[in-house]
Amino acid sequence: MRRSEQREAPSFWTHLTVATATVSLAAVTALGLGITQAEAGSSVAKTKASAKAATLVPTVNHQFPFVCGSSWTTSTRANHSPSSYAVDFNAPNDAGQPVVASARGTVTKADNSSTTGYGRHVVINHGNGETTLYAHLEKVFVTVGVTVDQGTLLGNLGTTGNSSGAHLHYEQKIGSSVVPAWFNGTRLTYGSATSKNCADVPVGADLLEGGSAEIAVFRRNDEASYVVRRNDGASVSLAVGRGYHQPVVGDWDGDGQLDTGTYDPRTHLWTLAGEAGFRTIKSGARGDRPVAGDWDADGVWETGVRRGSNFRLKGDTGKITVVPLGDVDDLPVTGDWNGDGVTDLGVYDPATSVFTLRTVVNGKAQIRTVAHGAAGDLPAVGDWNGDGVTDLGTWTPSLASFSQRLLTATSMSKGVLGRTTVVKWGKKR
Ligand SMILES: [Ca+2]
Ligand SMILES: [Ca+2]
Ligand SMILES: [Ca+2]
Ligand SMILES: [Ca+2]
Repeated sequence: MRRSEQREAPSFWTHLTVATATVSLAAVTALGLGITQAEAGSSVAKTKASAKAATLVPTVNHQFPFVCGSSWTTSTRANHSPSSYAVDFNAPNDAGQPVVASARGTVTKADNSSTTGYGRHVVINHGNGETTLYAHLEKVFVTVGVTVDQGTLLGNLGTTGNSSGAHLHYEQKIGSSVVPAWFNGTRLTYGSATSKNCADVPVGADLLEGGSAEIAVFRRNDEASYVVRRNDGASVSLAVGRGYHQPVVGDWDGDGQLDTGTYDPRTHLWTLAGEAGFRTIKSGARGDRPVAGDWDADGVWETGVRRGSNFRLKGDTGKITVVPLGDVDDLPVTGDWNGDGVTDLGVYDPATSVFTLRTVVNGKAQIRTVAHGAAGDLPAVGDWNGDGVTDLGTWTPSLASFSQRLLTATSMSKGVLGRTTVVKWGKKR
């Protein structure tokens, strides 16, 4: 159903001034609106701002805010509020479809209750004063402060707030200005197009034979898969889940080989792939990000989540152990940093490119920080050399390049770190 909203911004002035960008002050006055001089001045200022907005170009490379390969119709109109540069997305049966991040960033607004204006909506800060806004969502699945990657599920498309039918109202902003939308390096031409939001997400895990971790990417196609690099360089594809799910790996069946899995932020269902087939469990809450590890060192991995700045680890009996570590915008990693068989916790701060690794020895927590990677890198850890100690790694999206760094068994206590190896894998963004 092709619909568009009536008017979202509560401010009449925003609506009028943007819609009449080419109308002279005299003409506005002639409408008999009885505006004051101060209001007229404000109107002129906003008209100038709009003219300037037309020339602004985001530095961030956005993709359509929908799963890879889905088809959408884009439109706007002269009186589209708060700017004619806002984009309405529609598709057949679009109500309830997943809405995903058009680029990576930090969630600065996650309104899951509003019934006016933008309704339930999400704002993402991409840095450099650039933001995107996703409005009229049916439900919001993220929480404020978290770092989201390109393609991360934000909510379901809906018609909440000041909207007359299901659609996504989307804005790219620079500072306070809504600017013309750019996708995949090209300024949007309104009409029909297919989403190229097909980002690879880096993963490290021993998914294949051999006893050491492979590098892999979770490929966010509609039907998602892990694309694993075999040690001879060949590619092995393991299909599981959907493109808007979150990847999570672990040894679900305890056979010593890691297995693939996904977490659906909409339903909190985990799909765990093992030798015997797929198994699903339900665990988690809104905004949770999945993690896994062998918390009790019995060989079978358990699940957990990162919620805010805490890890919540689920034991075999269902008991939850809460471990605070790092900040809300850090990305969670798990691994056995000291090789004692117990999976440890860690976080990677994408702003500073620093891993914070936590181990527990004789009941006492120890923290170690390791700088690795560059701004914009994503973490991917694994036991690259198969010695039982999980090593560090990051992936640079613009190069599709893994940087692997060995962590030796004594690293946690003596500060010894091994060499760095660079391997290209996955698709560049
Ligand atoms: Ca297994
Ligand atoms: Ca276990
Ligand atoms: Ca350990
Ligand atoms: Ca290792």
